[in-house]
Amino acid sequence: MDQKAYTLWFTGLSGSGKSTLANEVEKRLATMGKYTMLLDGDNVRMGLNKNLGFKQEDRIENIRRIAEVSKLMNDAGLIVLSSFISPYISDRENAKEIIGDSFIEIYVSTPLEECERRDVKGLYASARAGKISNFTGISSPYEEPQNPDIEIDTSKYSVDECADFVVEKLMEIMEK
Ligand code: GGZ
Repeated sequence: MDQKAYTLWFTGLSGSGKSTLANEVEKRLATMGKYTMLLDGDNVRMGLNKNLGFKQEDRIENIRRIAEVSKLMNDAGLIVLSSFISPYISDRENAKEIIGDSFIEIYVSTPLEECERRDVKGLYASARAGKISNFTGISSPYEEPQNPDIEIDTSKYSVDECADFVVEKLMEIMEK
């Protein structure tokens, strides 16, 4: 396998479009002949991290384990797309430390109002009603990246446009 490994770390609010975008970017990388692995809440919180909830200490451990797994997969030569809210700057810094130079931070900066308007799973409504505690953006903080490698607001463009933009930026970074 002749490719340099990277971890593309997608961070942003619930409903910001992280996983949709990561999926589209993965498809484009596959078309380019790249070997990839996508990690998100659906495949990690159901298995490896199913003992973790959403208190700060659990989120810290969630991100730490995901960073370690991403690193192992990078070592195997894969491009990893990790899509998690990862709301704390210190946790993302820790992930970067674990993963090293191959870490690329992608901030999906869709505003809270838009995420709440989409409310795909009705979680924001439940959080507003006090039925879910520690909900990011409502009753738990999201610390914005100060200097992400790539930033994209999915409320402004189509999914295809967002994915094309991210891949174009990635190619610039990877070719450096
Ligand atoms: C945030 C929550 C919560 C709380 C359940 N806060 O939109 P989703 O549903 O599919 O994605 C969210 C997912 C967040 O898991 P992460 O592992 O990405 O979070 S973190 O990085 O902060 O550890 C949401 C759902 O889980 N969810 N309860 N209280 N999101």
